[in-house]
Amino acid sequence: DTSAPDILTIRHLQPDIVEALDARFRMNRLDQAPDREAFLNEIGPRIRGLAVGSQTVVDAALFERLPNLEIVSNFGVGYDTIDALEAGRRGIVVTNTPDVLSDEVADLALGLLLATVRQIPQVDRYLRAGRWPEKPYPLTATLRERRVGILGLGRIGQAIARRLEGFDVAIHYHGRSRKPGVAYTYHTTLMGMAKAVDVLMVVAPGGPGTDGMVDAAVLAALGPDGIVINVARGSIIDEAALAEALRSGTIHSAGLDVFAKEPHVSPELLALDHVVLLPHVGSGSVHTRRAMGRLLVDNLVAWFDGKGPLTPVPETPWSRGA
Ligand code: 8YV
Repeated sequence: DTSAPDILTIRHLQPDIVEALDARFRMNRLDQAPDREAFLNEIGPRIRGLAVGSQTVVDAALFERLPNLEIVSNFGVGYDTIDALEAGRRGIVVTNTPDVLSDEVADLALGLLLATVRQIPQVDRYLRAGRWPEKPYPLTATLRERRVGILGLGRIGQAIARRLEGFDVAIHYHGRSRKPGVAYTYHTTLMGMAKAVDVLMVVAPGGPGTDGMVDAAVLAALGPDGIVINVARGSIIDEAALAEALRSGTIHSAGLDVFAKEPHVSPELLALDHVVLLPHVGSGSVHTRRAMGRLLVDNLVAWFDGKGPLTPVPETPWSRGA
């Protein structure tokens, strides 16, 4: 179909997305081009939409190659690898996939918290190693009487907080602003919160605003019972400082679904048996990844139907009346 808008994909996207896009658009797949430079030179000027996974860098250099680009549709709620401000300056809309993954990621965050506190993966390994008949597994830490500090009380943070209410723990939060109508204890600084809690749940967006903000001082403030859970972006935590805090007993343990250099995990973290490590699976159920894929596609369809984007990011706002 020569009248269908041209869409570019850069890396592998899940098959249901590619199929849905194929039915509606003219697809250009950089991941299948033998010579990427020649391919981009040839099709770049035709491209009006870009569909990307959340780990793909989309910056001014790429925008230069795509002079007629109108919209970037991102697979994921986080879009820290997309220069959305630059997109906004060029009049390009960026969309993400909020809401459809909040409950899934919150479920995983609670699972990871419980797994870390009660050492569920380690206990499983203990049983499989045939050690149960020898002696019972050593007693673990507890979630009882804990104070949980949520860094970033956005959509996912609030879904986590709702779940935590059922676990009968104190709930604190820190973010740029106090949320109206929220009864949890607000802290104006991360340091202030770290001193007041013994679990730090990281759910903030990645990018320059949060880069390395969980540093050695914050970890020290959590104290020796401290537990760090990260389901957001590895960049938010100074990973070397975290590994050292875990090694030295400055904090008790950590559960991590995200890392600084994915898919590579630092040997310092891998060497620690009391840390639970997951390969970025927060939104990774069939149900939720399908919903994310649908929203990625629906944003492009709505845009090219002239209805405006469904879920634009705040850096590239879009008012329906415009
Ligand atoms: C990824 C995520 O999108 O939504 C996000 O920000 O990090 C994940 O849901 C997923 O790993 C697919 O790339």
